Amino acid sequence: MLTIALSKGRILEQTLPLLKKAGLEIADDELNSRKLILDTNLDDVKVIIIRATDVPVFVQHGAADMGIAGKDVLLEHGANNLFEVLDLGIAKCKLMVAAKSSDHLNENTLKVATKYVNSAKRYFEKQGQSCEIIKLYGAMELAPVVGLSHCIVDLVDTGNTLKANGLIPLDHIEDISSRLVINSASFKTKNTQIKTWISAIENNL
Ligand code: PRT
Ligand code: MG
Repeated sequence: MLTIALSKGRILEQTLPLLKKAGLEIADDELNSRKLILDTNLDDVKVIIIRATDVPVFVQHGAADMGIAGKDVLLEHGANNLFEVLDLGIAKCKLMVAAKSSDHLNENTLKVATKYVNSAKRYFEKQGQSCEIIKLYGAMELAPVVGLSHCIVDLVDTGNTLKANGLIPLDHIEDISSRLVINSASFKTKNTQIKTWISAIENNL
């Protein structure tokens, strides 16, 4: 049995067609059910659909053999016990620093609102910029507007969300897309099966 962990939300929409091309299908009534473990068209493959940030956790602990998660989530989580084997090129965006203007980055200690605490810390450390990270779980764009922070670190796609809140993208931290990850123990014990799936997905990208 092979268990695949998928991120619900925007990544899922782009993942399902990709898996279908590789030969794995989940029926609509399974997807629309309240079940957490979904059957597929194949007897030896099950799928779990969980929050994006939980995917590396399930894969790391071997509760799922494979998973699909955003690079943003993987960078934040760290890569213990899992291999990132494929860039799927879906759910693309950029991790960026944004503020009301570049003047707002001229601070001795920069106040940064973000849910990407580790990535933000790493980035500003590399820049030699001292910073204070304010952890938020959503609506990052609000922080500079109400004076909670000087800037934010968040994902940017079209830039419309920043624009709507009077913010501009300033520094580019990382290009983000979704990645296929494999539990390191599963990669050994289920090597043939997993390699077949990696090739099937890769050949249909
Ligand atoms: O809902 P839940 O808390 O479970 O998780 P979530 O809201 O993080 O999940 P979801 O479904 O939004 O998917 C998140 C994943 O999609 C991320 O981990 C990324 O890998 C990927 N992704 C790709 C994005 C975006 N593009 C994106 N634009 N995730 C979020 N955004 C948000 C961004 O945070 C900002 O608020 O969209 C807004 C910016 O979009 P633009 O187009 O206005 O620039
Ligand atoms: Mg969401």
